[in-house]
Amino acid sequence: MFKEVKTAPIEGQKPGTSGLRKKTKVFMGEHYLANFVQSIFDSLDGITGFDLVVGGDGRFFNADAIQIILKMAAANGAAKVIVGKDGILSTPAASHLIRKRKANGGIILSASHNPGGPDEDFGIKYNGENGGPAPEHMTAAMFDRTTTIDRYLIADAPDFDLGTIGTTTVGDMTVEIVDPVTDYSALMETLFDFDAIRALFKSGFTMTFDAMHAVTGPYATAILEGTLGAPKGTVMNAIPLEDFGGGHPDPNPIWAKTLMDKMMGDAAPDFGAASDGDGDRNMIVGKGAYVTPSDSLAVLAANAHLAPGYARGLAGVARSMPTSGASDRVAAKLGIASFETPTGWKFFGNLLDAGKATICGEESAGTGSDHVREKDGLWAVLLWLNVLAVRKQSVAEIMADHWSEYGRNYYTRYDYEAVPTDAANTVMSGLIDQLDTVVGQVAGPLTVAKADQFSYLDPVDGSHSHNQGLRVWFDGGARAVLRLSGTGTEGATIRVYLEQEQEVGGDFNADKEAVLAPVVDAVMALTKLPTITGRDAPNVIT
Ligand code: VG1
Ligand code: CO
Repeated sequence: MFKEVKTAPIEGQKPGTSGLRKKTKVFMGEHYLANFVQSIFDSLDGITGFDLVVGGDGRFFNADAIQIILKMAAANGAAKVIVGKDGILSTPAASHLIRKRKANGGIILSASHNPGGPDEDFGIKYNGENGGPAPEHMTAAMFDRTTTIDRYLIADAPDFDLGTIGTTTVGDMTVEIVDPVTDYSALMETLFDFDAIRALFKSGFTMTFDAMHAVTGPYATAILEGTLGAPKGTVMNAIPLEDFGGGHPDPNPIWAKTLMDKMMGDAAPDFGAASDGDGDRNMIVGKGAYVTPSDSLAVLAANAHLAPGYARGLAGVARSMPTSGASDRVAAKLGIASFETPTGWKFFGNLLDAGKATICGEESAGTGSDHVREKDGLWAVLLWLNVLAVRKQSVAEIMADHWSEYGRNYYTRYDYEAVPTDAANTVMSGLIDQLDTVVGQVAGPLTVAKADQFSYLDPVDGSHSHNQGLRVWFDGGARAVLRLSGTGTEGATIRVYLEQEQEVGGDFNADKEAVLAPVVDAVMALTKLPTITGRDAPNVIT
């Protein structure tokens, strides 16, 4: 009943920041998915006797991909695969399930914040037994295997029924279909003061959560409207759709514009939040007050002790390099460790496993803690609610207090999408060539104070990661970071991260755009990005 299928390497199966991401049609091509899945299994020296967790964000091709993966897992000797009902598991819920069931690992299907559908994006990644994304040396081994693969193993079996909770077997392998929400929701209840949040909603506190027709819909509805008693309708776009209703399930002011407009309007609720395709990102917005993800990380680090799960305090705070230094300020004041890692959640895994960091975050709207090994959108929203319930202040008041206590890092990110790869490489190499000579140079309105290329030495396992982005500091407390996206599926995406520090006692209510304008001008002067790419403006500003 198991068969061996002859195949040959397919070019370009190299995992990026968060697994392998390509156009859905590429994934649907002959042997494409099977080659990569077999390469994962082979790079692990086989999966005989493994327990695995499999699930995805429900986008187009999710269920079909899961059928293939289940048949391949059976043919490769797995003992058990735990699957979310209908193939659905948010990324943090999958991470939790791997840990809770002590599975050997899991396969998560998602292209996260990228749109879904036959002409849009799909993705796959492997998470290890700690529940976190495979580290670089493992993804490198997977990629290596894709370049030599010549066969894969698959069961010749009928499709599995993913829609019925319970257990079935195929050959020696058990398939267990579980409710995707139950275990996750129980975990949240151990971390947060649900009684306090229930009382908050009971007191008339209002909230809108935009699930963006993505995977968080069922989780948010069950927890916010079910367990916590928020009024029906608190969760909007709650039904997951294969194409996310045609939108980008990316929780930022651009793609979650409907929610943003509502939060900035006269009839705004007290609190707004959104999550992405696979449920690991979050956007936080108060009445008339958008909270940048870097600031949100800092506020959560400063206030986490107000939630029962973190009452003992934090061991440390970790942020990705392009994330603003706002959380460093909190760590310094609390006297706890702070870490700066390359972009991508896989770099937080060792710090969390070693107990060096408790809370982690990225400027791209990812925040999480040691409760799982992925960023966790709804977790961040619940922690905010817990903080709001205890402090009894508005989001705007909390931000104002935070800045006056710690100082502020004005921050924005420019994305130049679908840039021809050559042009993007020219921008990057042009700056790399200048790194040795650029200090002291006048760039537009600013003078360069320091510049380098970011490398990371993992303090736990001693591994090195090089070429993780270009950093330029300017006199007067400004910083710019440039890197190429590792999740795009079309040409190259140049990300430019811009930051201006404002120390305690400064003006925290200045116009963000105006504050950052000199940094923008300086970077454009230094890189000649507009001339090289022909773009005089970014596609997305967040
Ligand atoms: C982007 C973000 C990064 C994030 C990654 C995965 O990567 O910048 O912070 O970890 O997406 O997020 P890049 O390489 O395109 O900049 V998601 O929600 O996949 O899981
Ligand atoms: Co995501």
